[in-house]
Amino acid sequence: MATFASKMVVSMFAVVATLAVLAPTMASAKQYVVGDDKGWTKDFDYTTWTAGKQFFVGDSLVFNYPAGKHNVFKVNGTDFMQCSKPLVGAPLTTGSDEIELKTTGRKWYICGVSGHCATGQKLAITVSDGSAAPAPTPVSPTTGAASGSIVSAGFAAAMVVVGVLGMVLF
Ligand SMILES: [Cu+2]
Repeated sequence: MATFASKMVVSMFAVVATLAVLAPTMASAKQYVVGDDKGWTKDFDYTTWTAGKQFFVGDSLVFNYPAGKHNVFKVNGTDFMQCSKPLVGAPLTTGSDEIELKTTGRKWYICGVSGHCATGQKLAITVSDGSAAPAPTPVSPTTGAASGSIVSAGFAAAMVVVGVLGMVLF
């Protein structure tokens, strides 16, 4: 009985502590369908589409369009402004192109089909570090202090479990 009880306590502690430590790091990567239902198309205001959205490393963009009708070039800021295709590099052309955002910073995409970019088929986003995700900011924002308090919370929760189990089993 005692052995069973202590095994229960140990496994409960492990579960609670693991959840307490992992939960804050499980920021979910989002998949953004560019243009939502409209997809990747001419005559669309992608500046408005990006308004209010925050892109983080690990998120991804999906460009949906009828294959052959459009394409996706990743370009630099100058090419974006001028709607010019890059001199090197091939566009994405599958009609359902997923791009994972792997680095921080400004990213620019245009359609390379003649005239399309000028009608608005161009997307500029800013990708932020995942750790800059909007979350309750601790008073002292050092990682050590934050994880310390998380571990303490996990430990406190585990002690409650131990206490309850103790009352039930003994
Ligand atoms: Cu196009």
